[in-house]
Amino acid sequence: MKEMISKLKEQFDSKLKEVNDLGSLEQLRLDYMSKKGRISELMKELAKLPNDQKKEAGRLINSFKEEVTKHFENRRDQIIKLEEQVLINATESYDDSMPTNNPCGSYHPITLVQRELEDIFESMGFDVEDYNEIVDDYHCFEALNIPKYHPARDMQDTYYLTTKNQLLKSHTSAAQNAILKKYGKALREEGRPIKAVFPGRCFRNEAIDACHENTFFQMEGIMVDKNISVSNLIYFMKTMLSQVFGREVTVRLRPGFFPFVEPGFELDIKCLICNGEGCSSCKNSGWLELCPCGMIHPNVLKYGGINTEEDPYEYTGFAFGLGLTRLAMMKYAVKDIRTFNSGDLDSLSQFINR
Ligand code: FA5
Repeated sequence: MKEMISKLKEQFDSKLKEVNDLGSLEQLRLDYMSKKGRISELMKELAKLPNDQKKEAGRLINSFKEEVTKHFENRRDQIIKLEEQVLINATESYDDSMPTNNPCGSYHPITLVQRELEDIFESMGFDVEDYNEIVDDYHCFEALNIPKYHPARDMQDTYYLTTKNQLLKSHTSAAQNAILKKYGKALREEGRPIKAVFPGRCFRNEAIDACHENTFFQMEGIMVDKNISVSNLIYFMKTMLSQVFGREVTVRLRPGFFPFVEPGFELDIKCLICNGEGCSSCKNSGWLELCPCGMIHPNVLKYGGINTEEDPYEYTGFAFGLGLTRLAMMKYAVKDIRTFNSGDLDSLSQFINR
């Protein structure tokens, strides 16, 4: 038994050295620690030994098992640290103390993220739409199933113009009604699904801090056709986020309330820094909240001229509202949202060559 264990230990040590990612490490762990693994095989051999040798052999197997477990944990920590380092090196970060040497201006980081997302959605067959910053009460709220005096309005207090009924849009959802009307005819007459994204500047009467601005960007997206379901929503969100971050991302949906979707969700991604283990970036939860979304409410489809009173579920669709400014913060590791509107060229001109 002693010989068997020392041979196995030698093999284990050399295999562990070759492992460089969490997937292969898990495979190795299963080879040794699972029910059908090497250590279970040792236990079967133990049963065959004469009684007077069992105690000593059992002790040896247990201490081998403890040693293997410890080595796995250490290697796991090492690999996570290495992966974090790779991610940090790959993250396009900026240095706010760097003096500018750019005489001819540069794209704003939000413009860069917006264009990247537009390219991704265009490659998936979405149209990119532009929409007004000044809208009326109907488009910002009522067409979205938020009647006058509805408490959901409190979450989106904005700036009202003295001109009757006009305001600065508090979310890109304000364009939904116009987009549904624009593409509805082609959907109903030619069967062409509505697939559109519409990025835009939004305004809210907010208490400003490191992650809340009174002026920020969102990107809205909708897809409407027959038989559109939550699975379509998850597929598009997962594909888009994997492309933005350049790696496969895991997403989860939690219930979320917005009067214009039913059911409504908050979409989280598994933290890319710690791979879901929990770290300071994800407040130790392993998940990051990124994008509210849901299935478009039948009333919104009706107000947009898509469905009739008689058949409110003929067409279905999903909608999402991505926080573009927050996404740019994560992508470029910008810690304070106020940097984006600061007009500070030392910070903002660093993105010229990206
Ligand atoms: C909305 O604005 C909904 N219109 C989103 C939506 C669309 C839901 C379609 C369902 C279907 P919310 O208020 O949570 O939801 O804002 C969406 C995102 O905008 C937030 O996750 C956040 O990333 C960003 N955001 C909101 N307020 C601010 C702010 N003050 N500063 C910066 N980003 C903000």
